[in-house]
Amino acid sequence: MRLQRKNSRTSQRGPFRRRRALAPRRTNVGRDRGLGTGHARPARLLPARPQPGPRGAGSVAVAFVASALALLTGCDRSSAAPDMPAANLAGFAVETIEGATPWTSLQANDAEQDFHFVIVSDRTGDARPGVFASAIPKVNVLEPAFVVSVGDLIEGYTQDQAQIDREWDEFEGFVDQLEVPFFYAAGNHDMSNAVMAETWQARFGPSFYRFVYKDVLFLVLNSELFGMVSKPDTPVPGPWTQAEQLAFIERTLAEVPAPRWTIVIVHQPLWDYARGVRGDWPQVETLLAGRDYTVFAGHFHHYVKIERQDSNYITLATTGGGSNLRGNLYGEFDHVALVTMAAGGPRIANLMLEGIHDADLVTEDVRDTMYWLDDAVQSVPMLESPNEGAFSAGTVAFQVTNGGDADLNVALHVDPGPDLRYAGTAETVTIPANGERLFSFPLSTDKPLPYPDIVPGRVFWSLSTHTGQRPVDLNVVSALLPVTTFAIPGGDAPSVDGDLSEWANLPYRARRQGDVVSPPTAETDIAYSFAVQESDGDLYIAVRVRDDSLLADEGRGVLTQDSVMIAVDSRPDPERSANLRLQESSRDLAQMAVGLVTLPGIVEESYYLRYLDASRAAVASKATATATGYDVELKVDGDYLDQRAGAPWQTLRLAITAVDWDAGEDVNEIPWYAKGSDGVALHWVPYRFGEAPVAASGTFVRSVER
Ligand SMILES: [Ca+2]
Ligand SMILES: [Ca+2]
Ligand SMILES: [Ca+2]
Repeated sequence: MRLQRKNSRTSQRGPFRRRRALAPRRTNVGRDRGLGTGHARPARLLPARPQPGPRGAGSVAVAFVASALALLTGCDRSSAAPDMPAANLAGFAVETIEGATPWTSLQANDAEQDFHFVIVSDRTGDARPGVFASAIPKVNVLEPAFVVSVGDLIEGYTQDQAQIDREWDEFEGFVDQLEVPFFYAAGNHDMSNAVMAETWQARFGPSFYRFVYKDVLFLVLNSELFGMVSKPDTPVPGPWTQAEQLAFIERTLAEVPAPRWTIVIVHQPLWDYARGVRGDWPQVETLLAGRDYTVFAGHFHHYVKIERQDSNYITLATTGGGSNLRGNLYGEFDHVALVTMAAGGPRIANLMLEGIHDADLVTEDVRDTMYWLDDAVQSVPMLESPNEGAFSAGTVAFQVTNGGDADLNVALHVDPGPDLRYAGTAETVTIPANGERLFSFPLSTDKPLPYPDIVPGRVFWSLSTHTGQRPVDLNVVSALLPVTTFAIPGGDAPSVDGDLSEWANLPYRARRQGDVVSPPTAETDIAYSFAVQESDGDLYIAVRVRDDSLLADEGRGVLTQDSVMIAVDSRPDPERSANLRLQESSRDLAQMAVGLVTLPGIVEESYYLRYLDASRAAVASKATATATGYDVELKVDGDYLDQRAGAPWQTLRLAITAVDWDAGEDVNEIPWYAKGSDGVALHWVPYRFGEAPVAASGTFVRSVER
């Protein structure tokens, strides 16, 4: 049972996964998209908004289920109501079902008294322009009942009335975009002098105030007045005094003695200063004692939750205010707090601005654009010097195709790597709609280098286009590697027993990562050499793996232990030399002979590897442990290769990879391609099934014609 579970988990993504799992070019939701794109995953149905009125997201989903059921039974909710049992008091309308039900409960989390509100935090103090404005549509998406601020809304710190007015006009322009009420709170930037305080009064009235919504008391305070107590010689001038504010707090708490909760909003976290609590804040706490309350503040631009008097005091980070944005543990991020007032008190969801998106996150036109953009750069097969032993000068080329109706801007620069010389410079080119362009890269070496020894360079492409008004950008990397064909010698058929004594030498060596986008590997950890041979039309491959630690386990899948993956493609061109990202990988793999060789000889049969069914019978393999790792022998029947070639096979393309897991405490079940996994994959040359393949790489030609 355990074994099965592991295997199924392992193979869920399949070995030749497309890293960027994009939707198919032609939309066909039900179509089998093969590996890596989740064959069984149904199209996500977006719930229709229930009628009437706003509800929580969870209730939207269940209401959708309910309305779908109503549709199935051919009646809408209102006409169905008379038939519904009494259990529907929770708000659901369902048909009476005998026995088991396909839901856990009909107690919706949708109480009449529950509501959501959003708190936005500091916008100013080294403001980063545009951030707060970008938050407004995101807040609208959250459908709060209203929005509360914790102050520092404008830069302020000026007595120039025109400047103050400009800043408030700008800010009010932002909140005008809000679809719900906005409650102001005063911060030090908003109220730093008498002119600003009087401007506030003229525009917004009181600087401390209260409101009650659904039995929750909101107490909005002006933290700047507290400074009048701690620094009585330099009171903040203006229409209000701290004594008035304290009297207001006392009166409010007396007049609203028992709300179900009290929310206190104050700009400065007066309780959290290094030199102690500021002003007469302790008196406020004394007045609050004994009731359920939560305090929200801003000012520090660093998020922290502190507990005082058995209550939460939450200082928010920023909504555009100055920040190094070093991340969660520093409390430095742009966010809003989505607060749900439920029966048990407030529930706070801190939502990073970058994580809030409306339904237009990816629209159909963006998806279609990304689909062609992802394949816009294609390596062009350049086998100019067949069977030449060493490279000294030649050209590598890429075709860039604009598959859209707008200009495609292409910016590129080249890192030729340690072996290659490239005389060109970075360039920027515009390819018009539906146009294409060949980019050629003349390369040379200081001295002739055997082709298999060349460390590939890289081309970095920045692709920019747009669909409608929306920019769509993608950065991709290509491998820069001259390729040639290699000879497949003939000879006596070796015995496929994992004993490589018949093999005179193994001329091809993979000692460092041959792929330009896969993580580097250490030669002490994993390396291999291999040879190919043909005998009577059958193909033989020998691989000697040097591995510091063997992990061979019948209970693990083929890709979560030491294994060698070999794919042999004998199809005619253009399919053989083409990059597979153009097509559906599994469909192409079904045309290849694929060997997944492990020491335990695992044959992983699963839905996800079903494309191997045809090649399984044609491939024989055996692995044996050695003092320094393990040896692999593999045979592919010539008949199979002939069938795929459509004629007696002459040329084939070989993709070879060693997957290395090392035994020990660190062995885990994270898929080998995942970050943090113990497994690494060492590719001989840029991975044919990866993100930066080189067309026609790994092409071998029979020395002896049949
Ligand atoms: Ca042998
Ligand atoms: Ca190893
Ligand atoms: Ca290993």
